[in-house]
Amino acid sequence: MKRIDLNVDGLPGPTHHFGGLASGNVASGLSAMQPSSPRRAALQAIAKMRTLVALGVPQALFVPHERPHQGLLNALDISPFDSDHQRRFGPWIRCAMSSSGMWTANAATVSASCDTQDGKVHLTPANLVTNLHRSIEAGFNERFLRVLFPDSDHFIVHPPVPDSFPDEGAANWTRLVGESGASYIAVYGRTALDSTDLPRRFIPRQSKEALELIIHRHRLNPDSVLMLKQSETVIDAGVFHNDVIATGHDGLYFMHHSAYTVAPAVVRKWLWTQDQNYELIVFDSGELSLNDVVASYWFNSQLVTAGDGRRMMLAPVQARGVSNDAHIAARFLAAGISEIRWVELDESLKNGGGPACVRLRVPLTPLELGTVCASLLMTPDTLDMLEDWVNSYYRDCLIPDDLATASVIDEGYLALDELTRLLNLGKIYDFQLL
Ligand code: SUG
Repeated sequence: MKRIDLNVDGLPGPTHHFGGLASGNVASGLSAMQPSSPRRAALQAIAKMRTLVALGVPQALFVPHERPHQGLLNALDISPFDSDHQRRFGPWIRCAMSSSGMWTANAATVSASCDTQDGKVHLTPANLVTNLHRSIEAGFNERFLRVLFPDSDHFIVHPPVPDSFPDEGAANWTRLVGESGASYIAVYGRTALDSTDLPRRFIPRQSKEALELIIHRHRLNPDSVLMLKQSETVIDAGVFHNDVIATGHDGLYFMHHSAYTVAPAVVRKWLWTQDQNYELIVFDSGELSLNDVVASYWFNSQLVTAGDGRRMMLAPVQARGVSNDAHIAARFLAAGISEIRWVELDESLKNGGGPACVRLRVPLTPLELGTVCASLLMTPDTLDMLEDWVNSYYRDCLIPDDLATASVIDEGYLALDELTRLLNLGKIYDFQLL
């Protein structure tokens, strides 16, 4: 049976800021310590969800994580209010306050029930161990996925894979759908048990072993998964996740020719052994340079099928300013995309998160969709309510030095407490259980 993609979007939290925390992510480095607007970030995320709801795409919400992450502060033995700690451990405090849970493409890896041997939807929260500020997301992600998908007859939420196997979730997986079933392209940057072949500048985030373990525990057919290694050059150019340099939808796979250690012809050949109708669309450096791949985030556009069956692409407005934009847009359109809609997400993009980063795709049957936590499914009314809530509780401007103040932290607790009330979620945050 054909699946419908549920898009689960993350919402930037009240402490959204530019901490300069993500090594290997060019935008995060460039924006470091600039003022941010948590309110604008959240309103932009809501506007994108509104566009999708209007297109008839099922849309769910992933609520913000609570910050600070008390467990991290305890482990580091620091207090955000201690001026000596602020001076010595500013980056650690920013990690504990990060709103990086908004990038839900990294929250988990998902396998559809028609692809798994036991017929259940499998989800593995990513351990995100490569970056301190992201490693603290896994615990709440696992808890919240159980809130969102409470029906254990249909969903299995696994624990994250062991920390020795770094894992960054769905951002490195693409599910393609053919005549006789689905195929996956899964991408890694390194082998955890082998430290040769490393890029020079940046640490690759995804390990091959994490992919192998997920294939095993999700009961996927290993023959339906192509594992590809990212080329060292692209990691060093700032391609920290595969969804910055490739994307796919239905039977279409779009990639930059430099993405992997193997040539596009190898990918094409494998795709055709899976299904003759799969199409590979390759962009070469002449039309789109590697620097422009990273500057434009073209490949991080969100591809969806609208309620009327049309294939839509939600592209970041920034891509329009990068050279050759009309040609690149035309190539996507010629390959079977019906329309490009431009979305403004600059608050997220300044931290390296485009339209596809802020959503987790979960392919479901109508029956499975019917078991999803109803109050987290977005309607125009819920989105209005969220907008009012953001306007009442979120600051319009935040500088990283403000993070360590009691008022910012208290405002965050008040906001999240109210959110759980508005959405009838009960007590899901640690601060509510104290
Ligand atoms: O992990 N940025 C995130 C962006 C994640 C984008 N996700 C996908 N490509 N799917 C990251 O690098 C920056 C936070 C800061 O610097 O404050 C950050 O974590």
